[in-house]
Amino acid sequence: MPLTMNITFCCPGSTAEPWLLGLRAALPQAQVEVWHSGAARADYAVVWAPPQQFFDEQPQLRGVFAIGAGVDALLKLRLPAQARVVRLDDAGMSVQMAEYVCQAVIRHFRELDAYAAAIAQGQWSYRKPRKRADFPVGVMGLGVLGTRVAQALAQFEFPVVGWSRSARTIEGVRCFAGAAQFKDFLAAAKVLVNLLPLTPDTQGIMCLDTLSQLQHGGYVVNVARGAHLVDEDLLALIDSGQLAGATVDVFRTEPLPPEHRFWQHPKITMTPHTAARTLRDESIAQIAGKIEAMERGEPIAGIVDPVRGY
Ligand code: NDP
Ligand code: OXD
Repeated sequence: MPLTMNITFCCPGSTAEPWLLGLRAALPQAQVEVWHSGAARADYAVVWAPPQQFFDEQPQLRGVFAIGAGVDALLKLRLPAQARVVRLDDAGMSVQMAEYVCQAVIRHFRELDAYAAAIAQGQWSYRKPRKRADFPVGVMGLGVLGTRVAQALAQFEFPVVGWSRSARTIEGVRCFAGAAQFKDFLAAAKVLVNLLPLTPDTQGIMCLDTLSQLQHGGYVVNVARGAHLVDEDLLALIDSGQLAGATVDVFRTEPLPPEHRFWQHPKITMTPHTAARTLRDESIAQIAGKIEAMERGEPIAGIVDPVRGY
């Protein structure tokens, strides 16, 4: 590795020091510094939500490593033409996403909120067990996270269907692909889990038309991006009884504005964009390994296709 290799860190809102220490320990020959306007030009960047000015001042970058899986916000910026954009490739996220989605689906299926409410009222009462076969789960997006989620749900013996752009084969999951099979996928699902990337093709994909095609009494779990969901359409379908409710981790505006109806809605469970957190040590190890591989001229996983948008 050349002694001159520079890495610039630009993650406004994150505490930089532990990242710098970790990256320096993993790549002892590299200079790793926090970016500031006028900073020295670097070979690689580690970023989350950088300003456009960052790229305008660093046009020579060879690799831009996002410390997240979704790169929708990054791809809205003007990026150096030759730079490879690389997303986190699991790095400890898929197990978190699987546990989050399984708990949301199981909490709904087992009516655990209704039990909690009864217990809070001092009532010791039982509800009729529901049939797993009546709760087929559809996972939109069968990439790094969606595949792990679909497999975990199948382990709990839910019928699982999945949908992706290109055809996939996953044991225990009935897979559908492409726009032509989207209607069949929706009709086969009662619970809809969203793990798509946000692209022009997927923006607003969960709307009145598509959510109405789920089996009656359906349930929505949105863990990908807020802009996939048309909030008012979800609320209308829940309020009309067509959908039973939703678990929502991601929002069009984060933090969710206090006046938003989701806050008070009894059938919506919310968390503050925490389904799968970036784990610093795992991420540093992955990014350092990929920088070393790039330096050796080897291929790496997780390169984003800017035309495809993910
Ligand atoms: P991947 O890029 O690995 O997978 C994306 C999947 O979506 C692929 O299966 C892809 O199809 C499919 N897809 C993309 N476009 C379309 C389309 N137009 N029609 C049908 N299928 C499509 O992403 P990850 O699994 O790593 O992450 C998914 C998203 O999860 C991220 O983009 C991010 O927004 C979100 N996320 C949320 C977190 C949270 O805490 N809430 C944390 C981390 C990520 P194909 O297989 O054919 O390429
Ligand atoms: C991500 C996220 O994309 O945290 O990694 O949402």
